[in-house]
Amino acid sequence: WKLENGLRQALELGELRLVYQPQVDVRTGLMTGVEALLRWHHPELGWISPASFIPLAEETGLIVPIGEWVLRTACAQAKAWQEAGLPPVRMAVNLSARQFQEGRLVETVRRVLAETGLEPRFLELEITEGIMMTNRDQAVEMLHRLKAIGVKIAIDDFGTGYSSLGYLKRFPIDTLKIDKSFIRDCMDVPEDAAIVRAIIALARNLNIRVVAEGVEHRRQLAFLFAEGCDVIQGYLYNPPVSPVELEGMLRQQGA
Ligand code: G
Ligand code: G
Ligand code: MN
Ligand code: NA
Repeated sequence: WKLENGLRQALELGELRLVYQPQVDVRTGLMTGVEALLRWHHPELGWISPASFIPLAEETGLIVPIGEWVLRTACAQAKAWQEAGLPPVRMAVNLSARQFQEGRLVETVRRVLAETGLEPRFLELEITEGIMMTNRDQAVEMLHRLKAIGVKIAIDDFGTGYSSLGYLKRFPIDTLKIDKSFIRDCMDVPEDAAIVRAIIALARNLNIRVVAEGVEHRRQLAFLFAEGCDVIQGYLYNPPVSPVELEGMLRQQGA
């Protein structure tokens, strides 16, 4: 009701923002990518997490225009940083189920890249296993069409969906993101450690990049490094930050 009307206006009123969380190469310590994360500043309720409004946006279909805004804003930002002479980083953008199923996604991605001038290889689209499992044949075709544009594909929250591993063979995937629930307890729960180890080994053997999410402690980092994880994302390095803060970090890295 109220939230729905608010969300409808949020775009026009400029209440949506993106924050950016660094993805850091474990070996070099350099930021190689960032994930764009959506925030809504509601005039009365203050900051609202996407976890609470994305489901509403999905139900109402508002996710389609909102998702397009996210994509355009993130791509324009990545391009602006490059034009400012900062070290180029890959920009990861989350897609929701509805956007993925909606027929115009490929056209939208193509158009946004053309309009912003960002090279396709700098854009990574994050989708969940659930999205791919609902309609596999359509998903395979969709991913191949996206790959043909030249963008990267990441599987988000990997390990939490009900998928068979067979799809890793059929789908053109560049990156697996290990779900943060496995990272959280990987130093205390042997089963979680085993799962993390197995996912890293699987990704490496399939030549897929692997990103560990939700890394908060040095000990987790040491474990992930020893197991051969390429990239980490988490509060240990950085929470999501504003565009200005992220720019400062890139500037430091380029210096
Ligand atoms: O950003 P956290 O910090 O709160 O994100 C909460 C949830 O919202 C996560 O599952 C994340 O994937 C999702 N999310 C964040 N930004 C976006 C977005 O731009 N689009 C979609 N579809 N989901 C997003
Ligand atoms: O679902 P997805 O992976 O897209 O969303 C990433 C979510 O993880 C966001 O809500 C982001 O704010 C959160 N996040 C990022 N780093 C950490 C971390 O180190 N610990 C925890 N608990 N959450 C994190
Ligand atoms: Mn994500
Ligand atoms: Na995730």
